[in-house]
Amino acid sequence: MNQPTEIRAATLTGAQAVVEMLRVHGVEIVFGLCGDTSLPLYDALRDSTLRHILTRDERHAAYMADGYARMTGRIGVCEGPSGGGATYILPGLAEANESSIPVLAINTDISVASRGRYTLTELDQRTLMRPVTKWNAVLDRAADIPRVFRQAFDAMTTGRPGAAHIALPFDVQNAPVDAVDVWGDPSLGVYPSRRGAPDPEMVTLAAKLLRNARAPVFICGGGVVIAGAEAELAELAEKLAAPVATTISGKGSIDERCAHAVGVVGSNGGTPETRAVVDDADVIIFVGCRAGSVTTERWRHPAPGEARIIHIDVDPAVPGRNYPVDVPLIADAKLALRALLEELGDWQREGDLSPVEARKRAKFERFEALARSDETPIRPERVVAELARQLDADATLVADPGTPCPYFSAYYVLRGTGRRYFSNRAHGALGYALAASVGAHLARPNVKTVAVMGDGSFGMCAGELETLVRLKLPITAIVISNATYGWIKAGQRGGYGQRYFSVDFGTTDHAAVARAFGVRSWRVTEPRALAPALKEALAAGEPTLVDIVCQPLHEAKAPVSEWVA
Ligand SMILES: Cc1ncc(C[n+]2csc(CCOP(=O)(O)OP(=O)(O)O)c2C)c(N)n1
Repeated sequence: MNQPTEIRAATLTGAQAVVEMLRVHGVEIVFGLCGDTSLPLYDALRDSTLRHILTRDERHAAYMADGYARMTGRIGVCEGPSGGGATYILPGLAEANESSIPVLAINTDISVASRGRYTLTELDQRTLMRPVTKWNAVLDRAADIPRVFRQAFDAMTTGRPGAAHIALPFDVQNAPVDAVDVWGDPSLGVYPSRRGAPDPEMVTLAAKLLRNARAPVFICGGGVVIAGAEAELAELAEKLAAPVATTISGKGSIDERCAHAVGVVGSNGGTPETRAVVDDADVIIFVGCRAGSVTTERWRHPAPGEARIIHIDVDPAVPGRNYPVDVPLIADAKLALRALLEELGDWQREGDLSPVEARKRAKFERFEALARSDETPIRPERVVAELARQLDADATLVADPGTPCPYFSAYYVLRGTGRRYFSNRAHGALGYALAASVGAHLARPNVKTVAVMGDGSFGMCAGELETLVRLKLPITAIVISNATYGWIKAGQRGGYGQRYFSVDFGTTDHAAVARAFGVRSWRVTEPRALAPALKEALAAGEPTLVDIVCQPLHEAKAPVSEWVA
């Protein structure tokens, strides 16, 4: 283009404008995988201060962005090319969106000028991404880039946080954008960016209900950690002398060593003891929790109509969806809990937490007896106990579905609050933890990060071991090895009279596979070899993997209520 110098300086390419829009919103890392339609974007990234983490699968780019967002409180950003790049990035968006985690995915696309001509990789990204995002757009012209990115950041961080997707055509990346338009509000790069306070009348009603409660019990979801409401929760629990149970995503709402903490409730990670605390309640206070099927054991605990319900959630659609609600508090969890504290003033409830203590003791005595077992194959309880013993309190642990999720949710006691443990609980797709641990590590590089997965999950994420090696990430991967899709086999055992069908696969030496990628690894078959192998692996300061041959889930005493029953 033959323009005077001053006009050229005032113009960016679309790709440069995209990079600048990320930067002004505080983005520092982009996870992604290259493609033909992404060449202009990569050229702009090359010249920028943004760090690009090249992944081996777009699914994992999105999971990394998700893990990064969970640990930083900032937006996670991922990118991929058109066609397959979009279909592969989608699972990570679906998980993040349903888990209220702000992940922005950018897929480049064929040129606007090539639409409708059987162009290679042409795909209706708008329709594809709509159901799995809070907000999405397909760019048709470069001039819209600044506005569209501002809208994306606003959508991801206000109200209930969620995922956003932008399709960025090839020719749009090359077209000019006026530099004057390229601005953004950095406060929209963190979440929650705009907190909403509760209706004071509802706060008064809730406080009245709490003053008259015989046995109030909190059930906290991921919303408490997202809102950073842990201190307010602890203070209110103290004032109410109330037990605090959590969902799996709500782990981190409360220090699990404290007298108020019940642990995880629900069908996955809950136990008869934690369920009993919920069943005793006459008032349940759901906080940042959707009261979904897992938390409530399919809406049986609490039983509808048994307890009065106060439901605090940022999303007005949540309270009342599954339970008749006495007081809905539509607000940010931190502001709602603080408003309740102010309304209750100096009042203090007299309450006895010793029944909670007794139940926790019973739960952990049973667990510890199994954890001490020298049986082979190694019991999952032993793996949890050994990791809990060896990891520092501030370590990050990411758990995949299968054996890891219920066991670590139930028995890995968090020493402290905030995000230290997470699992992909919206969709529970296998193969999440390894990639999410990469994002988590980059978010918090000074603490130990561990990914725990089943061998089914290993099969879906192993390629990313190369990324760990290339980037020299001191992450430890733990594989619970049982040569079966154990969770499903356990379902066939419990519900179908042991009519096992198409759930077993072959034995793999995962340590040998990892070694071939350049990962230092151990294969552990004997209980006594577990502690020394973990010790070396956790201390190594490089990527490590411990492949543990474990008791299969269908034979284990897993904290999964359907099977216990
Ligand atoms: C992508 C995906 N496909 C299928 C499932 C259904 N599923 C849930 S748990 C499970 C078995 C998990 O097997 P593995 O990772 O080996 O762990 P294990 O249960 O044996 O401990 C399966 C197949 C899923 N969660 N995600």
